[in-house]
Amino acid sequence: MIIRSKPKSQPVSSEITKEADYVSRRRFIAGITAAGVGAAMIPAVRRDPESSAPLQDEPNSFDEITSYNNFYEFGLGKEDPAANAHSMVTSPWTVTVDGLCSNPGEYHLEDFMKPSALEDRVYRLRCVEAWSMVIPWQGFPLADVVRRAEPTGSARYVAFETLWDPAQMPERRWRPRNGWPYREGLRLDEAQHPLALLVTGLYGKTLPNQNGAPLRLAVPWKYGFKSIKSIVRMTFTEEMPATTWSATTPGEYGFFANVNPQVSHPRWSQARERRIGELRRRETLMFNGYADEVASLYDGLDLARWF
Ligand SMILES: Nc1nc2c(c(=O)[nH]1)N[C@H]1C(S)=C(S)[C@@H](COP(=O)(O)O)O[C@H]1N2
Ligand SMILES: [Mo]
Repeated sequence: MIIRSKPKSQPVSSEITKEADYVSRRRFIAGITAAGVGAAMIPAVRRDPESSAPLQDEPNSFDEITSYNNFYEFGLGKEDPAANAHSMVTSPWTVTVDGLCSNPGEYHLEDFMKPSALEDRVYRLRCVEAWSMVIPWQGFPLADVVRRAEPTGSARYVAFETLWDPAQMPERRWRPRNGWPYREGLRLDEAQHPLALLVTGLYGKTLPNQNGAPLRLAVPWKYGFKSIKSIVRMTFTEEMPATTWSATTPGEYGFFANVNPQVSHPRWSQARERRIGELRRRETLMFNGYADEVASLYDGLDLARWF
């Protein structure tokens, strides 16, 4: 695991300055319109008076978010997705909705999104590898899509699949134990939670391919591998769906994958994490800091057993 060990130098280009403007403007607007989803907003940045290092949750730079990625279809290195994902054709894009629902169908991305309004959400992303970022996403609630699909009474989970097209995806050394495509899933109540976001952009720009264009999940209280990229299929199921990482290494990765500083990965502690661009380690927060919003989803669930 490669982690940048030096803090980034001060932004100089007008591009980055524009992004900073964008974030503060959107944060202000979010403060007015998204009051119902408190955790979507991140408190104003406080800086250490000595070192001027951010104390809270300064968003990572556009460059950090788009050059340090996990997207194994395009290679296993953190820089491989940025180098290789441009080969993926993201338009036109079709999303299939099927399984236990009254409104199955194949949708052009534009129709799949309608009539949801795009929202700006600044979320922390905590990878199971113990690094994290803060990302200003743009997207719409997964709950909107679930509602329109009208899951039937027996539906208890939603399964997701990433595009799998070997001609466009160069990774040849690794494959999930249950085969490509990359698969993920959520319990239906998790998918209906207002924090679960279908993402189409970041920093107000169209989502870059390496970040999962044109449509990916952001489930901020779970480890990053739950936030599946480049989604082409959503299937409502009664049984817990098989997912890429829990099928590949079941002793290490569970279906729930809620961020939990008290439950170690078998090969490393999850108590602390490194924010990309920082030297110091931060304490990992229960449910990645979204406990007030999501803890009640797991009342009565043994989180050590259902990791
Ligand atoms: N299809 C697909 N989705 C994926 C992955 C992947 O390899 N393939 N990696 C996951 C992991 S481990 C993380 S941490 C996040 C990283 O998202 P980012 O690169 O946008 O920061 O994407 C997740 N979604
Ligand atoms: Mo990850």
